[in-house]
Amino acid sequence: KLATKTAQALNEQVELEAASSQYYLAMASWAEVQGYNGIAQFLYRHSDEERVHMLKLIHFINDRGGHGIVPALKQPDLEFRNIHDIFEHVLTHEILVSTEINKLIDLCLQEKDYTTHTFLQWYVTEQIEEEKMARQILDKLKLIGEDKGGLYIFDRDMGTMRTED
Ligand code: OFO
Repeated sequence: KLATKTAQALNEQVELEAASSQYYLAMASWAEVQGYNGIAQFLYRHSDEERVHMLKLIHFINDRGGHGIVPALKQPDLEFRNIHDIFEHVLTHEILVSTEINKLIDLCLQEKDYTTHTFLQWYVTEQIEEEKMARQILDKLKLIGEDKGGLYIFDRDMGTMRTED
C-alpha cells in the first residue's frame, strides 16, 4: 500500500499534469486564434497527452490503495507574445516537470518504495522526450527567426508532427 506521504506527493504530480494540460490548451487556443492552425493542433494534442499523464497517476494511486485527487482548475496564462515565446514556455515548463519527477524518485528511494519507483520510470523517459522535443522546436524557430515564409512552413509541418505518449 502507498504511504500517505508518497500518495500526497503523487497527488501533487496529478495537479501539475492537470495544470500542464490546461497550460497547453491555453497555448493551443491562442495559436488557433492567431491563425497558426498547425501549431494549434500540435498543442491541442500535447494538452490531451498531459491529461493522459494525469490519468495514469490517478489510476496508479487508486490501484495502490490511495485516493487520486482531482485538482481544482486554475486559469493559466492566456496571452503570448509570439510562437517563439510559446515554445520557450513549453521548455521551461517541461524542465520544471522533470525536476518534480526527480524529486518524486528521490522520495521513493528514501521510502524504499520500489514499486512506485518502477512506475515513475515511464515519466523519466517521457520527460527526456518532452524536453528534447521542445529544444528541437526552439532550434528550428531560431533558424526561422522573423522569416514569415519559414514560419508558414513550420506551422504546416507542426500540424502533422508526432507528439509522444
Ligand atoms: Fe506530463 O509531460 Fe509534459 O508536462
